[in-house]
Amino acid sequence: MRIDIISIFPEYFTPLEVSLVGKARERGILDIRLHQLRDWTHDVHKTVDDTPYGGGPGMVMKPEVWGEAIDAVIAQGGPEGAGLPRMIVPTPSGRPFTQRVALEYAREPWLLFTPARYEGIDARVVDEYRSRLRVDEVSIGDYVLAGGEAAVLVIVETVARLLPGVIGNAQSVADDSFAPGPMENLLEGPVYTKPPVWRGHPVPEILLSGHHARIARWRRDQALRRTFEMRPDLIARLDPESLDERDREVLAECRERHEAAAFRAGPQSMAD
Ligand code: 6GU
Repeated sequence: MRIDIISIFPEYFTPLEVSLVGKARERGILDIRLHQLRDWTHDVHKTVDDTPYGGGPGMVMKPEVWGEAIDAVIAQGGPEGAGLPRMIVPTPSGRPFTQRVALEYAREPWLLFTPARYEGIDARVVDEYRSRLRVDEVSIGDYVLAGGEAAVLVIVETVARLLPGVIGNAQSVADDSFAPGPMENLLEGPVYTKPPVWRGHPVPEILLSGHHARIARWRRDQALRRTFEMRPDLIARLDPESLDERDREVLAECRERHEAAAFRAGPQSMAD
């Protein structure tokens, strides 16, 4: 996979030289190319921003410099037979980036990221490239970053670990909390390693039993309980068809304990 990133802070991306992503690059699975946006300015100050039309706080990134930069990167051409890149514009006002979206990106031969600083990029840039490329405006969560660079790191790492050959164990990708499949919309439960007792805390006995089927069932119970506790919104989204009898039993227990706790907290809290 080829990834181009255009930013006024290419040095922000040194973490992509490390660990899993760094290894994928060394092994030629990932070809990441960084570009300094200011290389496409023409004034001595290398200006990339200007005041917003209509007034308001902050600055807006100028369309001309982004246009020249994106055209130049596209003109370099991507991998053999890739055609044009899919353009990803990180913005807090974009569609949510999810594991599903990451799986989609992992099937693309060429991605182009355009992280912005300030209040964002003049909206005509997205309008222009929408007519030429597939353009996604994506957000990584309901909070506001100082710029899109950190979001690009998040997206690239999420996508990179899905590429064939990047993770040794394909099962660990299949078991991901948000991956389509049996664990879809379930958080992973606790994990343990040696020693069997640490500071008086034993590892749950079942994990030492060697009963693979019972261990799998125990792990699923833990996943259901943890999801109920941490992400009730995900429980509400579970497909009833994906739940077996034991799943329903575990969730019923969670609800009973939850109701009992709410009752003890007083009738005001009984609404949820
Ligand atoms: Cl993609 N960019 C910025 N600046 N803030 C964000 C974001 C992106 N996603 C969540 N917050």
